[in-house]
This record gives sequence, structure tokens and C-alpha cells, in this order.
Amino acid sequence: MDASNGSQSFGETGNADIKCFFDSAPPLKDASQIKMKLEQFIENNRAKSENGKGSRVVCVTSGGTTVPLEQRCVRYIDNFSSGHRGSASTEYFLKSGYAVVFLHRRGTCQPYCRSLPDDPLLECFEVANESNITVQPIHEKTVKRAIGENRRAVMRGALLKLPFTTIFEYLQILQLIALSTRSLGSSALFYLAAAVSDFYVPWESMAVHKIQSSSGPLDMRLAQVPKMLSVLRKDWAPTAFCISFKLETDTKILLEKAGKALEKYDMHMVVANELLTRKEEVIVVTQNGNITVQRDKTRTDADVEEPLIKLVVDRHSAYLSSKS
Ligand code: 9Z3
Repeated sequence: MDASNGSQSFGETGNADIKCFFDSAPPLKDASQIKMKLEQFIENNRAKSENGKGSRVVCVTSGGTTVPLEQRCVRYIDNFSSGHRGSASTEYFLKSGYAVVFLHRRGTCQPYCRSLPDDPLLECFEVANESNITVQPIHEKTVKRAIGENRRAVMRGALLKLPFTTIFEYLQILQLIALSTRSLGSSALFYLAAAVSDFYVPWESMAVHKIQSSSGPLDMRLAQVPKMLSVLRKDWAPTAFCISFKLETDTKILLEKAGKALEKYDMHMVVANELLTRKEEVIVVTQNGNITVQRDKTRTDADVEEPLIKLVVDRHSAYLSSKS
């Protein structure tokens, strides 16, 4: 299948909105390089086997997509997502033996860097004299852990980082990843934690140059971003295990919307989270009922992603067993 042409990959769903989105999106820069990296990464990990889990590959999406308002973009619509969920989850997937394709928003939180200060280079190091740079003792443990763990993951070829900024880049790269994981069958997992824009300005109706404020108040109509979850599930990676996220600020509608997403997009799990409590608790919605997952409150450094990824890995294992 030609992954460079979105229009060839909607066979079963035949969704006109999705075809239109891909046909009119600006071409992805470095598409052939991304494809090459993906092919190599998948092939290398397919050959490995460690505790029977070596060939499992997860695509973790992380951070928020932007919506450009001008083709020569000066302004864009953004969202709050820090990438904490995606980067923390990546660490726990790596620890569980998975290889991870980390599709992340440029500049957001990276695996193993969550506990470093905002400006690690300037804050963690000190210059004793011109030829002697040392790590400040207070940051030594965190810096060593970050560098060591990241190096281990990269050395064993288990971490591929692919950055995106816009909604166009995100969906085009997600498609490339999905198509390249097809050869892994049910060993592939999609963990879609990125906050994906619901609305966008179609490329052909977007102003080319910077919108002028002298023209007065701005009226702008945003089109709906077509939901890619069904095409991912049905056409791009039909045998992969798929987990999407549902974020709401109103708890009253959260579970209902997560349940609907589970049915409508035929997800294996939907992780429901509320904006203010998302680091404390999530509710995992499945066909067999809901499971509340909380972080271990007896430990200040405990993440909710630790028990969450354990649950996901267990369910993925059960899925694999059911398929074999
Ligand atoms: C989430 O719900 C993530 O858990 C958060 C993580 C974005 C809340 P942070 O990056 O936050 O740690 O600051 N992500 C998915 C939200 C989303 O856009 N879902 C789409 C939808 O509901 C489907 S994939 O339609």
C-alpha cells in the first residue's frame, strides 16, 4: 500500500470528508525520511523477542495539534496539552518491553525529562572553571536517570521520536505509522493521548498572508476535523489494539461520551479523564465495564500512568492470546 497517498487508504470506510482532508492538506515535509525511519524501526523490532514482548510496538501520541490560520503561518489556534500523559506513558511502555513510536508535539514534555527543571541546561549545570562543567548536586540523580534511561531505550532501538506541530502533520504522520505497523498485526498498539483539534481551517480556504488587523474584527468559519479513529481502526490498522482518550471539563457528560466513542469507533478501550483531576485518576471504559485507575497517593512521585499502562499491557496480552 502506498502510504504517501491518503486517498488510497480509505477503502472500507470510504469517508469523503477524510479523503478531502488528506487531498487538500499541505504535503508533509520529509515524508520519505519518516517512512524510511518507520520501516527500519518496525523491521528491527519485529525481529526481536524479549519475554515474548519484544515484538510489541506501541504508537503513543502526545501533546496538542495546532490549527494554522494563515498558510504563511503567523497565528494559530492551540490547546493546553503539556504532553505529560504521553511522555510518562512512553516510559512505562518502554519499561514493559514495548518499542515506542512517540508521535509528539514539538516542544512538549519528553520521556525521562518530566522531573527536570524547565530550562535544564541552564539550571542543572554549573561551570567551575572554563573547562569544567558539572551537574549541580541537587539535580544529579534526576539528570543521570534521564540521560541513562533515554540512552538505554535508544541503544536498544526501542524509541523512535517523530515530532508534529499542525493538525495536518499529525494526521498524515499517524497514517504513515498505522500503515507501517500493519505487518505486526495484533502486536501493534495505538495509545492516542494527543489532544487533537476538533476544528480547523481547510488549506484552500486559508489566507495566504498574515491576516490584517486593519480590516476590522475577524469572522472565521472553522470546519470540523473528520474523525480519523474509525478509519484508523477499519482501514489503516484493522488488527491493532486501539485505545483512545476522551477529555471533558464537565464530569457529568464524560463517561457517556467515552462510552459513545468506544461504540462508534470500535475502540478496545477509551480512557476518560477530566481536565482538573487527570493526573490523579482516569476511568478506563471497556466493553466489559469501567475501571477506575488512580495514582498511588502514598507516594508523592507516583504517576497514574504506572497502573494505567499495567492495565493496558494486561489487556493487550489478553487480546493477543485471543487472536492466537
Ligand atoms: C487526553 O485526554 C489526555 O489525557 C490529555 C493529557 C490531553 C488530557 P497532558 O498532555 O494532558 O498530560 O497535559 N487526550 C485526548 C483528548 C482528545 O483530543 N481526544 C479526542 C476526542 O475526544 C480523540 S483522540 O475526540
